[in-house]
Formats: sequence, structure tokens, C-alpha cells
Amino acid sequence: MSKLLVTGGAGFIGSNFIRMMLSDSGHEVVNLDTLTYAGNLENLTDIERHPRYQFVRGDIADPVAMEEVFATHKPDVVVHFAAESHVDRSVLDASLFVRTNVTGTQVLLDKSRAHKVVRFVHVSTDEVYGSLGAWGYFTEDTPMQANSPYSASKAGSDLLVRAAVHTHHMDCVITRCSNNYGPYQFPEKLIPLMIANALEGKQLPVYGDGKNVRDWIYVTDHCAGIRAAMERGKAGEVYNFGGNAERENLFVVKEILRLLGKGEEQIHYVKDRPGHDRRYAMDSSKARALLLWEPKHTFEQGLRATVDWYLLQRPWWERVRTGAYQDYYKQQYANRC
Ligand code: NAD
Ligand code: TDX
Repeated sequence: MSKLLVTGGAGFIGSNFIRMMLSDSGHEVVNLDTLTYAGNLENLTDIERHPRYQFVRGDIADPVAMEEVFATHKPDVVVHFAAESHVDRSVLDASLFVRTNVTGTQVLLDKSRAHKVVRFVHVSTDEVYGSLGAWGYFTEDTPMQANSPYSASKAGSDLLVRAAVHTHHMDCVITRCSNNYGPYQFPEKLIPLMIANALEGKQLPVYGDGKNVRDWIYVTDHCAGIRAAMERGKAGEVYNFGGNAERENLFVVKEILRLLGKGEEQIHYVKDRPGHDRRYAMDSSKARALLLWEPKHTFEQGLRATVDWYLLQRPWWERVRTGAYQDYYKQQYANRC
């Protein structure tokens, strides 16, 4: 069994990945997260005392702090989720995106090389490929044409990982996935924002004409893909994961309202996102053939499960919305770390 250093494990996908690793594998997990607004230790309350789990607070862009983390914990594998992840925030200010996504990734690569990490899994995104018209799919060979500061910073990090393989012969794999949804997603992203607003009787802000298309994947299907890439991927390779579920935003919003028994009068068209990518769609045939991976959830099953989760876990997202979740570290954790 290996020791995994999971960066960004207090975020949405990282926390789901840690839960999967602790229940379905014998790996030890060190969760390294600096706890930005998106880092929420309440995502992990059910496993925080697991004997194979440890939380460490630290900033991936701080080389001194990372030296201490790698020297102390001696990870075998790094699974790198930590990032600034919200496109709208990158439009307002790109600086943190460059610091965390680009500089932070290089710091982790340097420390992984120095401390002889055996495999580095870099979690990236379909957004590095840019935007599609009505037809076609992104393959791993599609040229990177990032359009937002977020996706440009992720593309930069992908290139640094590629360079580490080429120059230093590091064993790295890159995963690129489409839009995730499911439990513990921060309610600034489309699906949880719409569910929470609908439940609170607020307006549902749809950008532009609502006809932008995303390829939706249930978060545990993405986590299974990352695990498959970690276990069976080949050094230097890129693997695309998609949910086989292209939907227009307006369709998604209307489905959420239907599942909640709410009326469409809550929909409110707002000014479009600057540089808004029109369509993403993934060709995942490489991961299906070589990693023996496939998504298990249809969009209908996944959305139903997600709506049910947000209905049941209302205190979780209400504490996020009020900011109360940010006290959890101080109240429950600081003394233990
Ligand atoms: P998230 O915003 O929910 O979580 C990011 C986590 O990283 C947070 O816990 C945050 O505290 C942590 N973090 C941020 N800066 C840090 C730093 N400097 N040092 C240490 N930790 C830091 O993001 P997510 O949606 O879970 O995405 C995780 C990864 O997956 C990202 O790399 C993202 O680009 C990628 N991805 C996301 C999606 C998606 O649909 N959400 C799709 C494809 C790829
Ligand atoms: O209020 C909204 N109204 C709206 O119409 C929000 C927040 C979004 N949208 C639209 C914009 C997009 O077309 O919904 C779509 C999805 O938006 P986001 O949830 O912000 O996701 P997106 O911009 O597609 O990026 C996501 O998928 C790829 C993640 O945030 C990234 O981290 C991931 O890499």
C-alpha cells in the first residue's frame, strides 16, 4: 500500500476522492490543503478520524512549507487537485490563479522530484482545449486553446507537468475531465448554485442565452478515472474523462426546478460571462480502452442523487453560504494538528 499526498483534498473533488480511497483501497492519505474559501473541512467530517487519514494545512506555492511537508510525510504518490477553480473569479482577478495553479504546480513537481515520489497525478480540465462549435469532441491530441485566465493557468500547469516528464523523466500522468457535479460542490458552480437558490426562493441567474453546452460527469465517476490513471496510466500520457452527458445550461436549470417541484419563473437571464466558452464535449475512448474506465452514472441518475443530497444536507450548504464553515478548522481542528 502507498502513501498518497492529496493536494486540495478539502475541496469538492478532492474530498470525494479521499473518501473513495479510504473506503476502497488500503492507501494512506495525507490531505494537504491551505483552506481557501473553497476548502471546507466539513466535507470530510465522516472520515476525519480514520486511522489512514491525516490533514495538513499548507500552501502549495510556498516552497519552504512544501519542503517540510514532503520531508515529514515522504509520500509515494502525489494526486494534485489543489487549484483556484472558478472561471468567474479568474475573470475578476487572475493573479491567484497564476500563483496557485502555475507556481504551485511547479513547486510540487520540484519537491516530488527531490523526494523521489514514484508517481505524480495531475488533475486537469477539458477547458484547456478551448471551445467547440456544434460538432466534434476534444481528444487528448486536440491542441490547447485555453480561453479564460482559469483555463490558461491550468494549461500552463499541464505544460509544466509535460516538461517534468520530458526533461527530468518524472513519472507523471495528466487527467482532463469535463464538468463535475455531485455532493460537496461549492455553491458558486452552476448546479449547486441553482439548487440552493431555488430552495431559498431566489433568482436563478442564467448567463447569456443559456445555450452553452457542458458535458456533465458525476464526481465519483471522475474520481474512479483519477484512480485508474494513478494505478494503470502510463507515464507522460494524458487521459480525457467525460460524462457522455452533453446538456445546455438552460436544460440543466429547468431539470433542477422540475426535480424540486419549483416553477420556471425563478429563471433570470443575466449578462453573459466574458469570453464564455460555448461547448465542451469529451472523447473518453482512450481512458475506456486503456484504463478500462467508464462512467457509471447517467445524467438523470446523477442529478437526482445530487438534488437529493442538497435537500438532505441543507445545513452543509447553508453554513457555506453564511461563511460559518470557515470556523470549523479553528473550532475542531487547530488543537489537533
Ligand atoms: P475546489 O475549488 O472545490 O477545491 C480546490 C481546493 O484546493 C480547495 O480545498 C482549496 O482550499 C485548495 N487550494 C487552493 N489553493 C491552494 C493552495 N495554494 N495550496 C493548497 N491548497 C489549495 O475545486 P474542485 O472543483 O474540487 O477541483 C479540483 C481540481 O479538479 C482542480 O484542479 C480543477 O481544475 C480540476 N477540475 C475540476 C472540474 C470541476 O468540474 N470542478 C473539472 C475538471 C477538473
Ligand atoms: O450562475 C451561473 N450561471 C450560468 O449560466 C453560473 C455559475 C454558471 N453559468 C454557466 C456558465 C457555464 O456555461 O453554467 C456553465 C457552468 O458554469 P460553472 O459551473 O461555473 O463551470 P465552468 O465554467 O463550465 O467550469 C467548470 O468545469 C470545468 C469548473 O468550474 C472548472 O473548475 C472545471 O475545470
